[in-house]
Amino acid sequence: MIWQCGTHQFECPGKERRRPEMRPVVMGILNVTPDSFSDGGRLNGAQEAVDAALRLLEEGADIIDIGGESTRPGAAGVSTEEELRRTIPVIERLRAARPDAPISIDTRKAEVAREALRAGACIVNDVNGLRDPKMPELLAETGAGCVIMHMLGEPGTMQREPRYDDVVGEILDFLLQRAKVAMDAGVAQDRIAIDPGIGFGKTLEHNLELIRRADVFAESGYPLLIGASRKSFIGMALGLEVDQRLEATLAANVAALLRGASIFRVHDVAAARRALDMAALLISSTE
Ligand code: HH2
Repeated sequence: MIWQCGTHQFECPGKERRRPEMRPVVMGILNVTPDSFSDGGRLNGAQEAVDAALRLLEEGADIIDIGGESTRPGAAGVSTEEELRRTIPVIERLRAARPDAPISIDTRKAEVAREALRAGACIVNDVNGLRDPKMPELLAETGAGCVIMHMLGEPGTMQREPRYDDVVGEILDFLLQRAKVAMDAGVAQDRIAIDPGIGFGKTLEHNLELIRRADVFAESGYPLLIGASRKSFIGMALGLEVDQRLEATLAANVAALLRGASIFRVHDVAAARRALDMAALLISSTE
């Protein structure tokens, strides 16, 4: 299946088997926030952020995901004005420097998404599953690609005893229902990717189960995105600090790839590119 975002197209396996020419899609994270959990406050000013994005592209990122609001557990929200102030100048400059580079905006707010698309983004990465009532309409009107992610509740409270009777089934139902809302508003099916939202209102066991059962999400036919990079479930599973989680992140991504995931949201692009490309070659050559 093709995931189409503006003039960009990514071929993702969906229900089919991965063919050698289907390269895993690497989404490089560019947080322009003072408080993100692993890289907050690292970038000062739009130019520094653009330089960092250019490095990620050089390292093999297929998409640059720009976020102006931290959604780590317990994070407070930021105003629309502040999110716009952080992200729009970076998108404009990056678009000018690299007119060909796919840019996604990581936001829950339709107003931020609208300005970001105007400034040159072509994908909306919505960790809130298009719950802003204006989001589906905006996506339909602009033809942007979107990532629909599952989050239980709000970042402020989501890690307070999250509970599911059937974590995989409930999250898949939610994602399919939100994809239907998008399509009812006029969004084309080939613009939609889904994401179970690793770490967003989930215990360690829930996160492990979501990656173990990634095939269930991939079989829905929508390209599946996994965002495991440096997350705290790795810390809990192996007793590692944030700066020690690279190898386990690679392992989680490769495990998800083997079960049909196609898009990988990562901080460490060069390493992810190598690990995923090698694993993809091995899958297609053994099937
Ligand atoms: N995770 C984060 C942010 N956005 N988007 C998608 N689609 N999937 C994810 O798993 C995901 C996401 C959180 O990670 P990060 O951006 O590194 O941290 P913070 O939210 O603190 O900025």
